[in-house]
Amino acid sequence: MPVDFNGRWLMETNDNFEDFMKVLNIDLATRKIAIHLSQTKVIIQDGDKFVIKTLSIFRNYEMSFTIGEEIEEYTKGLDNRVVKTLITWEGDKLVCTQRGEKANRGWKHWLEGDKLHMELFCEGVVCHQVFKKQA
Ligand code: YOG
Repeated sequence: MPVDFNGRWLMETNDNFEDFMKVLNIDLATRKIAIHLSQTKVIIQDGDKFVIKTLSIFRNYEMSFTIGEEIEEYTKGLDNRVVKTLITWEGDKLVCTQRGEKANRGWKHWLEGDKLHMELFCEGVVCHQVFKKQA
């Protein structure tokens, strides 16, 4: 049985998000707003097909992918770059690599108890987010 990420997840903590935004060259005005956002993840998982929505009062971001199939991703409303994105399973972790202008970029999702964890990484900077499942 693969891990089940389905659900609506509410942000509890967002460690080092400021440095993560800086390494993506997000401007100061945008960072000032984004740092205070409560982000919600809505994950729809059907076998190896996923839709992940990241929602906030400021901006939303949505992506769809199939495990093992590389896609071109445009990070619209985030850092607005185009990257080659591939998501695979590493054990029970969902691991994404985003090949492009920025080195060593991607994210990981995993579950610990009833919490959804996410690590966002880019050029050695790591942001760690934890979400709790909405009842
Ligand atoms: O999620 O790729 O779950 O796509 C990371 C923001 C803030 C805009 C959020 C809007 C990186 C200004 C998406 C926040 C910083 C800051 C709500 C992470 C860039 C811009 C959208 C992500 C994956 C995995 C699915």
